[in-house]
Amino acid sequence: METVSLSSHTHESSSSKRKVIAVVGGGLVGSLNACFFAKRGFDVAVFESREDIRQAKVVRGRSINLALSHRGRQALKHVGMEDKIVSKGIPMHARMIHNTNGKRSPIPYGKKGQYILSVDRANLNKELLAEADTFPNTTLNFNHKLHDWSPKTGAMTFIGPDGQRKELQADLIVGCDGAFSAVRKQFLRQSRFNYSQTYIPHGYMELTMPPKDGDFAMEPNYLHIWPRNTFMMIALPNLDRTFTCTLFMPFEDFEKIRSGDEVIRFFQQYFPDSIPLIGVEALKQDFFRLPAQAMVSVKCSPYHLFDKCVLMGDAAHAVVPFYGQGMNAGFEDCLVINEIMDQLDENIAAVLQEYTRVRVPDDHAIADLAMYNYVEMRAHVNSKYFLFRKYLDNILHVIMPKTIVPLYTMVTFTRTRYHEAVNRWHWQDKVITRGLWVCGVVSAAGGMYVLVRNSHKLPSISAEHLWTRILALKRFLKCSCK
Ligand code: FAD
Ligand code: EGU
Repeated sequence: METVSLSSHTHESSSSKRKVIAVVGGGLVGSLNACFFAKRGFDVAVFESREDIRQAKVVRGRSINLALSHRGRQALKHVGMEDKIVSKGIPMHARMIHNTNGKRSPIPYGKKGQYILSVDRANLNKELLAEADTFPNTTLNFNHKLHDWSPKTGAMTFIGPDGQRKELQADLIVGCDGAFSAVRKQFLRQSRFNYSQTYIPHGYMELTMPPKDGDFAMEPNYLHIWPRNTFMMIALPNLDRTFTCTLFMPFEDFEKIRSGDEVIRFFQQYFPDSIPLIGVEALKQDFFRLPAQAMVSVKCSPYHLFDKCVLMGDAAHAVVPFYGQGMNAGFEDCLVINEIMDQLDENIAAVLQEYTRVRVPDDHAIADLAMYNYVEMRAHVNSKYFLFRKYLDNILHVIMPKTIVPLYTMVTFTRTRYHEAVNRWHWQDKVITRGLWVCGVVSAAGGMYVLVRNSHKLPSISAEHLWTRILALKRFLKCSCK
């Protein structure tokens, strides 16, 4: 088989030849990356295994909408796409917490300008592909599935539209082919490559909540959350006035629900207010349309192989969705490598090395945070606890705005490096714990002082009597906490 070079400048002298970058995967990160590299003047070729979703009639695949926040927006801004995407996003200024009685409580994300956006995945992908398509130095190749590539020569083998094999060559391969990356397979065969993947026991299922009387069935500008420890549902608004509800639940519990009636019984117990909004019949059917989907967390390092290849987005770091950061982190990857390209004058070998050095600690930090939040939510987060924690965070922030910044604020509304956000969070935790200790000690000492000063006025009380009083107090506290 002959290896075809992707460059149209093959026969020119190598010094004037523009470098060719092959972007494998035309998903969210691949299509954005194509814009970044094209803007720098590289020759870019995108290879996507699926058909062109701009022409596709039905778009299948993962999660219908996503929460876009600051990091993702900054990356879009750099390629001039921020306004276009934001104008088709729905702002979510607060979470809306639903308890089992159907009571709803809003908790703002922050100040007025601090909101996240619900964006349509398919539309975002289409817009980014269309933008990449406007560059004359970019080609988009759909129905091209990467089969394998050679770290020695950099040659890639694709399965083309008619099932035929094609061998192609590029100066740099950028693996943006998602959590089950084919590009990454060659990394796994290298010495000193670290890799771990973890499937969590939960699956997810998407359900559509239709409009009610032509309008949104719930308040549109919120991220709706039904926190129920091991079960959780989240709903994000869509432009067509529907909501996409995502139910998170252990696979073993999904398996226990086998009939439409069992679905309704389950929803009656945990999410009763959502039943009339989704609709009894729709719920009974939608639940069995697709099986629950798995969620995987992938960590690896390094992200580059010689000067031949680099992994970005989910291919480098699939994270569980419990921080709403997977895409945002992947978009920030593009921004970071672009910043390093500036710093190191597009010296590819040096850029890849620096990219791994800078980015691995941050991507690992967000992977850990998302997993931590999954464990935390599952362990003891019901609607009351969720409200309490977010209020506490926000109140401390208002009292000491410079000292205490909630973790989600640093993650969602700033470009503070993820690993620094984690360090700062640990530090703040120490400050808060110290603060509580000091308050405790001061009030105990104060109480003791008052007690001693006034002891002569107090009626004497037997130890036994005191003990019954304490027990009564304990019972009272228990009751009033329920
Ligand atoms: P993908 O989107 O997976 O794209 C990979 C592309 O590569 C695909 O188009 C695929 O067809 C193609 N491909 C695969 N193999 C090959 C091959 N061999 N050859 C050629 N092409 C190939 N993130 C957020 O920021 N906010 C959220 O609110 C959010 N919510 C989420 C909710 C759920 C339930 C899930 C599962 C994820 C969520 N995410 C969220 C994460 C987000 O979906 C991912 O991080 C993001 O899609 C990663 O983009 P990517 O381009 O790296 O990978
Ligand atoms: C999960 C699935 C609320 C979209 C984490 C918050 C998510 C999203 C939260 C999905 C939660 C959880 C945060 C944002 C966001 C919260 C966040 C989670 C969007 C800590 C489409 N999470 N998500 N945290 O604070 O920072 O509101 O599927 F329930 S957006 Cl799990 Cl900010």
